This record gives sequence, C-alpha cells and structure tokens, in this order.
Amino acid sequence: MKKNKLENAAPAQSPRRHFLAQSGALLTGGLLMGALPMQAAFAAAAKPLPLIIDTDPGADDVIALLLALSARDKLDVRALTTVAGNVQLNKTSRNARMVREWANRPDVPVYAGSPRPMLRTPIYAAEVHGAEGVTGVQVFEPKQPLAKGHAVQYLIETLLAAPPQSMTVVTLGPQTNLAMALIENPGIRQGIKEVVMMGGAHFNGGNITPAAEFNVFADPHASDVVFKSSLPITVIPLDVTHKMLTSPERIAGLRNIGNKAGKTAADILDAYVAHDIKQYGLPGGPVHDATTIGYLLRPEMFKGRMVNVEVDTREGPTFGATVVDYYHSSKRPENARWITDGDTQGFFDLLTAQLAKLP
Ligand SMILES: [Ca+2]
Repeated sequence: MKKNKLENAAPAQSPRRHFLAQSGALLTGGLLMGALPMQAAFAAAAKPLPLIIDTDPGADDVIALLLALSARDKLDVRALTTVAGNVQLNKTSRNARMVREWANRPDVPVYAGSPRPMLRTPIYAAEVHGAEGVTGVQVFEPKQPLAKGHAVQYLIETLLAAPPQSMTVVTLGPQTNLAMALIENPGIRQGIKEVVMMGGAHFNGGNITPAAEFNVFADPHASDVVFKSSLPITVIPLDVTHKMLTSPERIAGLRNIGNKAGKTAADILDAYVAHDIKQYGLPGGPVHDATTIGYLLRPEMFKGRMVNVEVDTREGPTFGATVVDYYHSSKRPENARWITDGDTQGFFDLLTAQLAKLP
C-alpha cells in the first residue's frame, strides 16, 4: 500500500495519451507531417470515453460543458443530467440546454433530476452565480426541450445496461442524482468505470462555510453515499481549483478565438471571477467544474494521491466538510484519488484550443 507518497494522478494509459497529446501539438505546428498516418492510426484505436455529466449550471459548469462538448474525439458525452444546486432545478436544466445549443450538440439529451437535496434544507449560490445561474450573458429559452424521464431513472437504466465498468460519471454539482440512483439500485455500480467529481476541500478550507465546499455542503448525505459506494472516485477539490486561476490574459485568449463560444466563455468568466477575486483575495478566479473536464482530457497534467475521504453529515460547524486522511493516520481504506495540483497554463491552453472547435 502506498503511504505518504505523492503520486501522479494519471491512470495507467496516460503515457500513451500524453504521447498522443504531444504528437497532436507537434502536428498542429506542422513539424511532424510525416507521422500523420501513425497518428491517425492511434486516433482510430483510442475510442472516446463514454460519460454522463451531472451538473447544476452555474457559470463554471457552463465552461465545463462547453469544454466537454467540444471534445468529440476524446469524450463521448451520452447525456447531461441536471440537479438543483447553484440555482433551482428549472434554471439549471434550462442553462444546460442553453449550453447544448451554444455548442451545437443536439445529439446530447438533457434529463432533469432532483429538485432538492436528499435530507437537508435546500441552499443555492445565487450570490455567486446570479439569480439565473449565469451572469455576463443573456439567458434565453432554448428550442430543444428536456428529454422525457427523470435523471435518476436515466442513470439507473443506462448504468445497468452498460458494459461492465465502462461509464464515467462526472458530477459538477451536489451529488443527489447519483446517490439516489445508487440507493434505488446498487447494481448500477457494475456499469461505472469511475466517478470524477468536483467538490470538497481539505488544505484550502471551505468556500460556503469555513469547513465545507459548496457541492458537498449542498447535499452532504448524497456525497456520503457516493464516498461509501466502493466505486473508484477521483476528486477535484478546492485544493486544486483555487490554484488554477484565470488571468486577464487567459480570458482575453478565449475572447480572441473570435467565435461565439470563446466570447460567451469570456463574458461569463469576466462576470463570474470578480466575486472570487474579491472574496478570496486571489489574483484570478477558479473555474472549478471546467478543471474537472480538464482532468478527464489531460490527466497527466494533474497530481494527487489516494486517500480516505469521509463526509461530515452531523449538524454543526463542520457540516458538509470532507474529512481527508491525507497522511493515512486513520488507517481507513483509501476510497478516493484526491487531486492537489495541476498545470494551470496547460489547462487554459487546452480550454482555448478546444473552444476554438465550437461555433
Ligand atoms: Ca457546478
């Protein structure tokens, strides 16, 4: 068992993925034209990762979804499932549909899910994300409707029918939908390869209370179910997202793409990061949920270690805190990969290159 040792977070296939990314960059630069057939052969062999994204848009969710939906070659986004979180469910569902329209991805269904957390009183984050869940852009009613059926039912049916350990489930908001699905039918675990979540905090401290990060605080009982599920879990906590910050240059880079997606992302980030820069005294703003998609696309850019994570569900000052055994002092079994560091410029370069592929 690994003890007290910083390990690279990248899974076993990462050297090849890293190679692909590098050769792709070189090819873009026109330096390796002779290698094209080999690169094409690799690309044909690497099938896009099938995943479901559970989300509560949310400004940083919007950036995450644009990034994910831009990466058809790497991510096979089967559906977006929505949950109440940053704002109420009707608004998170509308915002997810808005992003789908911005990304021109009518092939991706959007299922509305849980309108409130499992047990606790609902909380929202309108002071950060605005009353509509996203600021800096005009919201609108998208043409394409929600898919029929409840997100929890979609998760159950899809994960039961999926090949063993094939689907990645990404959660970018409170984990109510995934937890409800796990409770209703624990057999869904068979179809899950990994849960990759944005949430929690350890070294950074909380962002909604001194101890708790918003997504876990908004439904700690749900996160408790997820962490006790024995599923492979990778956590993108505030510990890493508060290190991977925007800058005026990075936002300008998005705007300078010159397409609608770049302008939309820049307008949203300009409005969104102002709150965090003021609140935390940071030089730029974190883009929490988009960092999570960055991890999926380029895991070799991130570092972390296997830990035990427990969620505090007791009423009190540490309600909703993630208790992370970073130094293995409890001897509790490892149940999550906890990410602490990432390549910030690499991430923003990736985001800019990817959004250039959108309308
Ligand atoms: Ca979110």
